[in-house]
Amino acid sequence: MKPVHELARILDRAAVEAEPIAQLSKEDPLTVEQAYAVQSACVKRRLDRGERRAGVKMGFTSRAKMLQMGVEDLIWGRLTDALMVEDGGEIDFRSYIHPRVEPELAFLLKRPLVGKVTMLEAMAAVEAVAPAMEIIDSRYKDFKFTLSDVIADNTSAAGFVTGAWQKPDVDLVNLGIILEINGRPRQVGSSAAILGHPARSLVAAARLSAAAGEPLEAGWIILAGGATAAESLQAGDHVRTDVESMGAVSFTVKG
Ligand code: OOG
Ligand code: MG
Repeated sequence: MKPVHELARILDRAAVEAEPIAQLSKEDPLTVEQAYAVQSACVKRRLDRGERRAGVKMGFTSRAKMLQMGVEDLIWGRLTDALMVEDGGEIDFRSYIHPRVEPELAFLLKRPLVGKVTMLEAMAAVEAVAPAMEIIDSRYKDFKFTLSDVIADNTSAAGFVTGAWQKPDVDLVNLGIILEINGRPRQVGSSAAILGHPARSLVAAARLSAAAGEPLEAGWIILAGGATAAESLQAGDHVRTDVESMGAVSFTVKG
């Protein structure tokens, strides 16, 4: 196996240059543990360039996402401030390889959340919740990967946008979610698709981050995971997600 820092450099460069690479697993089958080490090193390169840690994203928390990508395990990735897109803002198609979008919910923490916690404890640490979208962009050709490949690639993280933050007293268990592109509904789902309740995703984030020695911090944003399958983005697209009782969040793809 190539050294971890070398694999991290290859993935980081693919992201910066928006040039796809072959799956690492073709030459270097990694264990899940090694893949998280590559992810950590890859994100460290971003932090060394001045980006700041902004939180955690959960992946494959819904059946729809697992089925679409053929991967069955819960995964997590690291968010930095450079990945944030303003609500109503623009992204540049040319900065990505083959971007996709998926509707999500976001949590903003008011205090640290560490290790094994209940759903109630998790929600008690939440300052606010918001409708959100994640932009994913696998650095691998054809958006194809193994579990370890996608973990090493920071779980395809490429951007996220959050709508208006609201008090966490909204009942999150079964909120209708619609993802529209250019005014047409493309995905329809429910927050219940996220592990039966999105707070379960936050519970998992607390456990997995603590186990990695990076417990969830106050001020961090946690993305609960796509509630539906992801949709491909094209230059010119106007993308909007509406979450029942929470409102909408949108962005435009230029380029
Ligand atoms: C991996 C990322 C999965 C989610 O919300 O399930 C993810 C991918 O689908 O490329 O972000
Ligand atoms: Mg996601």
